[in-house]
Amino acid sequence: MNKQFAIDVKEGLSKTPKRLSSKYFYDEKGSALFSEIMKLPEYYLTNAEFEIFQKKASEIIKILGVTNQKSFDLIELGAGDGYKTIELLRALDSCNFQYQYTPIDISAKALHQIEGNIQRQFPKKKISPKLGDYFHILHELKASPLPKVVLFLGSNIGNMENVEANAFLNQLSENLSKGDKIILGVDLKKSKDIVLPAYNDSQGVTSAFNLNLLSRINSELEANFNTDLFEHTPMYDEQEGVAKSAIKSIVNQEVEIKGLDMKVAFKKEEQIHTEISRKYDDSVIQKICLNTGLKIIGKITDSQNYFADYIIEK
Ligand code: AVI
Repeated sequence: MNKQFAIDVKEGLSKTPKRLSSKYFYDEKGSALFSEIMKLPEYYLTNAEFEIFQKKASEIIKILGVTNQKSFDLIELGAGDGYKTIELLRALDSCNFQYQYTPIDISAKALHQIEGNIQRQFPKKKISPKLGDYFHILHELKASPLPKVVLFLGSNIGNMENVEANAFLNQLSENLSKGDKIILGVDLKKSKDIVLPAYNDSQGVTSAFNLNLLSRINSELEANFNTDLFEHTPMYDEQEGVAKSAIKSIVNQEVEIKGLDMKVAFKKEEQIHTEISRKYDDSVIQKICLNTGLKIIGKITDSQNYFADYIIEK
Protein backbone atom coordinates (compact mmCIF):
# COMPACT_ATOMS: atom_id res chain seq x y z
CA MET A 1 0.00 0.00 0.00
CA ASN A 2 1.22 3.55 -0.79
CA LYS A 3 1.43 4.93 2.75
CA GLN A 4 1.41 8.60 1.81
CA PHE A 5 -1.66 8.05 -0.39
CA ALA A 6 -3.49 6.50 2.59
CA ILE A 7 -2.50 9.38 4.90
CA ASP A 8 -3.49 12.05 2.36
CA VAL A 9 -6.84 10.42 1.51
CA LYS A 10 -7.73 10.11 5.19
CA GLU A 11 -6.79 13.71 5.88
CA GLY A 12 -8.42 15.10 2.73
CA LEU A 13 -11.75 13.33 3.22
CA SER A 14 -11.89 14.42 6.88
CA LYS A 15 -11.63 18.11 5.90
CA THR A 16 -14.42 20.57 5.20
CA PRO A 17 -14.64 21.05 2.27
CA LYS A 18 -13.31 17.60 1.34
CA ARG A 19 -10.29 17.45 -0.93
CA LEU A 20 -8.00 15.00 -2.71
CA SER A 21 -4.74 15.96 -4.40
CA SER A 22 -4.53 15.92 -8.21
CA LYS A 23 -1.08 14.33 -7.90
CA TYR A 24 -2.93 11.04 -7.24
CA PHE A 25 -4.69 11.12 -10.65
CA TYR A 26 -1.74 9.44 -12.30
CA ASP A 27 -1.97 5.72 -11.61
CA GLU A 28 -1.74 3.51 -14.72
CA LYS A 29 -5.35 4.11 -15.76
CA GLY A 30 -5.16 7.84 -14.95
CA SER A 31 -1.97 8.30 -16.97
CA ALA A 32 -3.58 6.55 -19.95
CA LEU A 33 -6.66 8.81 -19.61
CA PHE A 34 -4.42 11.89 -19.47
CA SER A 35 -2.75 10.80 -22.72
CA GLU A 36 -6.24 10.63 -24.24
CA ILE A 37 -7.11 14.08 -22.87
CA MET A 38 -4.07 15.57 -24.62
CA LYS A 39 -5.48 14.38 -27.95
CA LEU A 40 -9.00 15.79 -27.41
CA PRO A 41 -10.13 18.62 -29.71
CA GLU A 42 -11.26 20.68 -26.68
CA TYR A 43 -7.92 20.33 -24.85
CA TYR A 44 -6.16 23.09 -26.80
CA LEU A 45 -3.14 23.30 -24.46
CA THR A 46 -1.08 20.51 -26.04
CA ASN A 47 -1.52 21.67 -29.63
CA ALA A 48 -0.87 25.30 -28.73
CA GLU A 49 2.45 24.46 -27.07
CA PHE A 50 3.30 22.04 -29.87
CA GLU A 51 2.80 24.87 -32.36
CA ILE A 52 5.22 27.07 -30.38
CA PHE A 53 7.92 24.39 -30.52
CA GLN A 54 7.21 23.58 -34.15
CA LYS A 55 7.13 27.13 -35.49
CA LYS A 56 9.10 29.21 -33.03
CA ALA A 57 11.89 26.98 -31.75
CA SER A 58 14.47 29.24 -33.41
CA GLU A 59 13.16 32.27 -31.45
CA ILE A 60 13.36 30.26 -28.23
CA ILE A 61 16.92 29.17 -29.03
CA LYS A 62 17.91 32.78 -29.71
CA ILE A 63 16.63 33.93 -26.31
CA LEU A 64 18.35 31.00 -24.60
CA GLY A 65 21.62 32.40 -25.94
CA VAL A 66 23.13 28.94 -26.48
CA THR A 67 25.73 28.62 -29.23
CA ASN A 68 26.92 25.64 -31.22
CA GLN A 69 30.43 26.28 -29.88
CA LYS A 70 29.61 25.06 -26.42
CA SER A 71 27.70 22.04 -25.16
CA PHE A 72 24.83 22.34 -22.63
CA ASP A 73 22.51 20.13 -20.57
CA LEU A 74 18.87 20.07 -21.67
CA ILE A 75 16.88 18.71 -18.74
CA GLU A 76 13.14 18.07 -18.84
CA LEU A 77 11.01 17.72 -15.69
CA GLY A 78 8.09 15.30 -16.18
CA ALA A 79 8.73 14.68 -19.84
CA GLY A 80 5.55 12.76 -20.76
CA ASP A 81 5.87 11.24 -24.23
CA GLY A 82 8.25 13.93 -25.52
CA TYR A 83 5.87 14.91 -28.33
CA LYS A 84 6.64 18.65 -27.98
CA THR A 85 10.26 18.36 -26.94
CA ILE A 86 11.10 16.41 -30.11
CA GLU A 87 10.35 19.60 -32.09
CA LEU A 88 12.88 21.53 -30.01
CA LEU A 89 15.47 18.76 -30.44
CA ARG A 90 14.89 18.84 -34.19
CA ALA A 91 15.53 22.60 -34.29
CA LEU A 92 18.66 22.28 -32.13
CA ASP A 93 20.00 19.46 -34.31
CA SER A 94 19.38 21.39 -37.51
CA CYS A 95 21.81 24.07 -36.24
CA ASN A 96 24.34 21.50 -34.98
CA PHE A 97 23.94 22.38 -31.32
CA GLN A 98 25.76 20.09 -28.89
CA TYR A 99 23.66 19.07 -25.91
CA GLN A 100 22.86 16.19 -23.61
CA TYR A 101 19.11 15.57 -23.22
CA THR A 102 18.06 14.30 -19.78
CA PRO A 103 14.36 13.67 -19.17
CA ILE A 104 13.48 13.20 -15.48
CA ASP A 105 10.28 11.44 -14.42
CA ILE A 106 8.93 9.48 -11.45
CA SER A 107 7.43 6.95 -13.87
CA ALA A 108 9.74 4.32 -15.42
CA LYS A 109 7.05 3.68 -18.04
CA ALA A 110 7.01 7.34 -19.12
CA LEU A 111 10.81 7.39 -19.43
CA HIS A 112 10.77 4.20 -21.44
CA GLN A 113 8.17 5.68 -23.78
CA ILE A 114 10.10 8.90 -24.33
CA GLU A 115 13.32 6.99 -24.94
CA GLY A 116 11.57 4.87 -27.57
CA ASN A 117 9.98 7.91 -29.24
CA ILE A 118 13.28 9.77 -29.42
CA GLN A 119 15.17 6.74 -30.66
CA ARG A 120 12.61 6.32 -33.45
CA GLN A 121 12.97 9.96 -34.56
CA PHE A 122 16.72 10.33 -33.99
CA PRO A 123 18.32 6.86 -34.14
CA LYS A 124 21.80 8.21 -33.35
CA LYS A 125 20.91 10.37 -30.37
CA LYS A 126 22.00 9.30 -26.90
CA ILE A 127 19.72 10.44 -24.11
CA SER A 128 20.19 9.95 -20.39
CA PRO A 129 16.80 9.42 -18.73
CA LYS A 130 16.74 9.67 -14.94
CA LEU A 131 14.12 8.07 -12.75
CA GLY A 132 13.21 9.80 -9.51
CA ASP A 133 12.44 13.02 -7.71
CA TYR A 134 13.12 16.17 -9.79
CA PHE A 135 15.11 18.08 -7.18
CA HIS A 136 17.07 15.10 -6.00
CA ILE A 137 18.29 14.50 -9.55
CA LEU A 138 18.82 18.19 -10.31
CA HIS A 139 20.97 18.39 -7.21
CA GLU A 140 23.13 15.53 -8.54
CA LEU A 141 23.32 17.19 -11.96
CA LYS A 142 24.42 20.50 -10.43
CA ALA A 143 27.97 19.14 -10.33
CA SER A 144 28.09 19.13 -14.15
CA PRO A 145 30.09 22.15 -15.38
CA LEU A 146 27.84 22.61 -18.42
CA PRO A 147 25.20 25.35 -18.61
CA LYS A 148 21.65 24.08 -18.12
CA VAL A 149 18.32 24.61 -19.81
CA VAL A 150 15.43 23.13 -17.80
CA LEU A 151 12.09 22.44 -19.45
CA PHE A 152 8.90 22.43 -17.38
CA LEU A 153 6.15 22.34 -19.99
CA GLY A 154 2.46 21.64 -20.43
CA SER A 155 1.28 24.13 -17.76
CA ASN A 156 2.12 21.51 -15.14
CA ILE A 157 2.94 24.39 -12.81
CA GLY A 158 -0.74 25.40 -13.07
CA ASN A 159 -1.70 22.46 -10.90
CA MET A 160 -0.02 24.27 -8.00
CA GLU A 161 -1.36 27.16 -5.92
CA ASN A 162 0.78 30.32 -6.40
CA VAL A 163 2.51 29.89 -3.03
CA GLU A 164 3.44 26.30 -3.95
CA ALA A 165 4.59 27.36 -7.44
CA ASN A 166 6.79 30.04 -5.86
CA ALA A 167 8.33 27.45 -3.50
CA PHE A 168 8.83 25.07 -6.45
CA LEU A 169 10.63 27.74 -8.52
CA ASN A 170 12.71 28.68 -5.50
CA GLN A 171 13.84 25.08 -5.08
CA LEU A 172 14.49 24.83 -8.80
CA SER A 173 16.58 28.01 -8.65
CA GLU A 174 18.63 26.62 -5.75
CA ASN A 175 19.62 23.68 -7.95
CA LEU A 176 20.74 25.89 -10.85
CA SER A 177 23.82 28.05 -11.41
CA LYS A 178 23.92 31.67 -12.51
CA GLY A 179 23.05 32.00 -16.20
CA ASP A 180 21.12 28.69 -16.40
CA LYS A 181 17.72 28.95 -18.08
CA ILE A 182 14.20 27.56 -17.61
CA ILE A 183 11.52 27.19 -20.28
CA LEU A 184 8.23 27.36 -18.38
CA GLY A 185 5.15 26.43 -20.45
CA VAL A 186 1.90 27.95 -19.13
CA ASP A 187 -1.68 28.23 -20.23
CA LEU A 188 -2.77 31.88 -20.53
CA LYS A 189 -5.85 33.53 -19.00
CA LYS A 190 -8.69 33.58 -21.48
CA SER A 191 -12.45 33.39 -21.81
CA LYS A 192 -14.59 30.75 -20.17
CA ASP A 193 -15.94 29.56 -23.57
CA ILE A 194 -12.47 28.25 -24.41
CA VAL A 195 -11.20 27.07 -21.03
CA LEU A 196 -14.23 25.28 -19.63
CA PRO A 197 -14.74 22.78 -22.50
CA ALA A 198 -11.05 21.78 -22.12
CA TYR A 199 -12.00 20.46 -18.68
CA ASN A 200 -15.46 19.19 -19.65
CA ASP A 201 -15.00 17.44 -22.99
CA SER A 202 -17.92 16.03 -24.94
CA GLN A 203 -16.55 12.46 -24.87
CA GLY A 204 -16.40 12.40 -21.06
CA VAL A 205 -12.68 11.54 -20.88
CA THR A 206 -11.96 14.30 -18.33
CA SER A 207 -14.90 13.09 -16.25
CA ALA A 208 -13.49 9.53 -16.30
CA PHE A 209 -10.03 10.94 -15.41
CA ASN A 210 -11.41 12.77 -12.37
CA LEU A 211 -13.66 9.92 -11.17
CA ASN A 212 -10.80 7.42 -11.59
CA LEU A 213 -9.46 8.84 -8.34
CA LEU A 214 -12.40 7.21 -6.54
CA SER A 215 -11.72 3.90 -8.34
CA ARG A 216 -8.09 4.16 -7.23
CA ILE A 217 -9.24 4.56 -3.60
CA ASN A 218 -11.54 1.55 -4.11
CA SER A 219 -8.74 -0.69 -5.33
CA GLU A 220 -5.83 0.55 -3.20
CA LEU A 221 -7.68 1.30 0.04
CA GLU A 222 -10.55 -1.21 -0.09
CA ALA A 223 -13.32 1.35 -0.45
CA ASN A 224 -16.81 1.04 -1.92
CA PHE A 225 -17.29 4.30 -3.87
CA ASN A 226 -20.02 3.83 -6.50
CA THR A 227 -18.74 6.15 -9.23
CA ASP A 228 -22.24 6.32 -10.77
CA LEU A 229 -23.35 8.25 -7.70
CA PHE A 230 -20.71 10.95 -8.19
CA GLU A 231 -20.32 13.54 -10.92
CA HIS A 232 -17.34 15.37 -12.46
CA THR A 233 -17.80 19.11 -11.76
CA PRO A 234 -15.59 21.57 -13.68
CA MET A 235 -15.55 25.32 -12.91
CA TYR A 236 -13.65 28.34 -14.26
CA ASP A 237 -13.30 31.72 -12.60
CA GLU A 238 -12.49 34.02 -15.52
CA GLN A 239 -11.47 36.98 -13.30
CA GLU A 240 -9.03 34.97 -11.28
CA GLY A 241 -7.99 32.72 -14.19
CA VAL A 242 -8.44 29.54 -12.23
CA ALA A 243 -10.08 26.33 -13.46
CA LYS A 244 -11.09 23.95 -10.70
CA SER A 245 -12.37 20.41 -10.79
CA ALA A 246 -14.42 18.71 -8.13
CA ILE A 247 -16.30 15.44 -7.69
CA LYS A 248 -19.89 15.99 -6.57
CA SER A 249 -22.03 13.49 -4.71
CA ILE A 250 -25.41 13.28 -6.43
CA VAL A 251 -27.20 11.75 -3.41
CA ASN A 252 -26.87 11.61 0.39
CA GLN A 253 -24.63 8.61 0.94
CA GLU A 254 -22.03 6.94 3.09
CA VAL A 255 -18.86 5.31 1.75
CA GLU A 256 -16.73 2.82 3.63
CA ILE A 257 -12.94 2.83 3.26
CA LYS A 258 -11.88 -0.38 4.97
CA GLY A 259 -8.16 0.20 4.46
CA LEU A 260 -8.43 3.44 6.43
CA ASP A 261 -10.93 2.09 8.93
CA MET A 262 -13.26 4.99 8.18
CA LYS A 263 -16.73 5.78 6.91
CA VAL A 264 -17.29 9.00 5.00
CA ALA A 265 -20.70 10.67 4.81
CA PHE A 266 -21.59 12.79 1.77
CA LYS A 267 -24.53 15.16 1.55
CA LYS A 268 -26.30 15.47 -1.80
CA GLU A 269 -24.38 18.09 -3.87
CA GLU A 270 -21.36 17.96 -1.56
CA GLN A 271 -18.05 18.30 -3.41
CA ILE A 272 -14.56 16.85 -3.10
CA HIS A 273 -12.08 19.36 -4.57
CA THR A 274 -9.60 17.52 -6.74
CA GLU A 275 -7.68 19.91 -8.99
CA ILE A 276 -6.72 23.49 -9.71
CA SER A 277 -5.48 24.39 -13.21
CA ARG A 278 -4.28 27.97 -13.00
CA LYS A 279 -4.06 30.20 -16.07
CA TYR A 280 -1.42 32.94 -16.27
CA ASP A 281 -0.50 36.41 -17.39
CA ASP A 282 2.77 38.36 -16.97
CA SER A 283 1.85 39.63 -13.51
CA VAL A 284 1.12 36.13 -12.13
CA ILE A 285 4.40 34.83 -13.59
CA GLN A 286 6.24 37.75 -11.96
CA LYS A 287 4.51 36.94 -8.67
CA ILE A 288 5.55 33.27 -8.67
CA CYS A 289 9.14 34.25 -9.57
CA LEU A 290 9.34 36.74 -6.68
CA ASN A 291 12.39 36.26 -4.40
CA THR A 292 13.55 33.16 -6.27
CA GLY A 293 16.59 34.77 -7.91
CA LEU A 294 14.96 34.09 -11.30
CA LYS A 295 14.13 36.70 -13.94
CA ILE A 296 11.92 36.55 -17.02
CA ILE A 297 13.91 37.21 -20.19
CA GLY A 298 11.46 36.20 -22.90
CA LYS A 299 7.96 35.02 -23.76
CA ILE A 300 6.87 33.14 -26.86
CA THR A 301 3.19 32.54 -27.59
CA ASP A 302 1.23 30.50 -30.14
CA SER A 303 -0.66 32.16 -33.00
CA GLN A 304 -3.93 32.33 -31.02
CA ASN A 305 -2.29 33.65 -27.85
CA TYR A 306 -3.65 30.70 -25.88
CA PHE A 307 -0.37 29.46 -24.42
CA ALA A 308 3.08 30.87 -23.60
CA ASP A 309 6.55 29.53 -23.02
CA TYR A 310 8.38 31.94 -20.71
CA ILE A 311 12.16 31.92 -20.84
CA ILE A 312 13.52 32.50 -17.35
CA GLU A 313 17.14 33.02 -16.28
CA LYS A 314 18.86 32.41 -12.97
C1 AVI B 1 -1.27 18.07 -16.17
N1 AVI B 1 -2.10 19.29 -16.13
C2 AVI B 1 -1.37 20.46 -16.62
C3 AVI B 1 -3.44 19.13 -16.73
C4 AVI B 1 -4.22 20.47 -16.61
O1 AVI B 1 -4.63 20.99 -17.65
O2 AVI B 1 -4.38 20.96 -15.49
C5 AVI B 1 -4.22 18.01 -16.06
C6 AVI B 1 -5.64 17.93 -16.53
N2 AVI B 1 -6.71 17.92 -15.76
C7 AVI B 1 -7.79 17.81 -16.48
N3 AVI B 1 -7.46 17.81 -17.74
C8 AVI B 1 -6.10 17.86 -17.81
